[in-house]
Amino acid sequence: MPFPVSDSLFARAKELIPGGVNSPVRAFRSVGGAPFFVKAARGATLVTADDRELIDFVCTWGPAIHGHNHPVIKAAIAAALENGTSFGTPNPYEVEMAELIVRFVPSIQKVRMCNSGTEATMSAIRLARGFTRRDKIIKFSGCYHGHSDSLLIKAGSGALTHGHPDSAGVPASFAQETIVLPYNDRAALDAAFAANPGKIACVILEPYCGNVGFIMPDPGYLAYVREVTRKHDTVLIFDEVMTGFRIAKGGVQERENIVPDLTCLGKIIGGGLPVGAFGGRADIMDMLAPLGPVYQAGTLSGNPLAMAAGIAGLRLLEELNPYPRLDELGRQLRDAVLAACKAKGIPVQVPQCGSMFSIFFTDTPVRDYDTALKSDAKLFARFFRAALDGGVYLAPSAYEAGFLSTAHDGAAIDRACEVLSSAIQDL
Ligand code: KE4
Repeated sequence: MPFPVSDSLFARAKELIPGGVNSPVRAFRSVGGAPFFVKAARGATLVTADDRELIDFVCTWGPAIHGHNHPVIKAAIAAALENGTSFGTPNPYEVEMAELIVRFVPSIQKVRMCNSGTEATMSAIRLARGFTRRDKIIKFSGCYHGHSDSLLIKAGSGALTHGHPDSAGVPASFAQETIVLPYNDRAALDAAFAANPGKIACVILEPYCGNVGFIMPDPGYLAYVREVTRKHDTVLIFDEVMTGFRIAKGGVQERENIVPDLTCLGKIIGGGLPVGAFGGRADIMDMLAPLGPVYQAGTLSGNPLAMAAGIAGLRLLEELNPYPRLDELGRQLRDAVLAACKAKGIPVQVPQCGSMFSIFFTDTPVRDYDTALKSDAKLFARFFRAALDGGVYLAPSAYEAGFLSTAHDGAAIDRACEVLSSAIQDL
């Protein structure tokens, strides 16, 4: 279905913005067609520039766990705005945010705010290298930790979607310090440490992967990674930019009862405004300037508007405890897709945990990058377009996670299940 107003906006955008987008994954290049432009959002709904209403399962890539434009978050931003937008000095909101994060995520003894998930992971890696005086890092194929040089190697999300998991522009001298391993592979982890004794500063991973589609760890895998990193005095970094406060109030580490050394956060703690954070053991965090020799900074870090929005969102999570209901909604969507694919005879995997899910058209259980790539991305593209024509917006890539919010309850989830089931019937 065409989006005429969006199409003319996109034509203008492409003249001035590379690919017409300010982030590649928005470009629809792997699913075909042109992206629609959104002029408003509320609850579970996006309103396009063409006045179409879409049920949104991207939730601005994770932040909108309470749905879009939630009145409590909106009011918090408006109240903060009365006093200005940015001071460049410490402000009371930063203290309250730090106290909430430390309370929600007990492994975090100290935390530093920044402005994106990329900054959070980039800074956490620099900190781990400064703390251990080691240079090598381990990441996992398909995990995406933002676009800093050390991490754009076999990366997921848009890098994978657009066929550049190893970005151009990253010097070989940087890349050689990054060891990339298959996720869920204990032997590969053992071999990497055996081959690099005393050289590995940190292991960074998405404890539940959300950037190669949604992939959960094998039972015991995260505990094994924790055991091996502790044995080698290697810093374990959980990148919970996506899963933090979404999978549970305390993130995956609460659900799996694992204590990482550092945690990276973002998305939900900004309530939709630019944000990132990293925190963890005080002995590591105290290596940061102005206390220690590891430098990290940011003009807008701890911005009062972003903090006010994030504080309101975190308080809502504590007040509402939406997690059981979000899991019920996720199961409802999963079961609808499984039933429709079974009736149609289409092999599908629908991994889901709480409000995160993805849809892989394959008969092979997806447990890592390689098995994710075996899924039928072309069929996903046809499914994506059929869902969109029906008024449901899924992530425009076979290698992204989908997100639900508390606003998806009731009519939105029922309608979405109907549309997805019908889209599958038409494949
Ligand atoms: P940002 O720099 O985009 O705020 O965060 C980077 C990041 C770090 N870690 C994880 C686990 C992430 O999922 C992300 C960003 N997620 C993607 C969605 N797959 C952002 C969407 C985009 O790039 O436009």
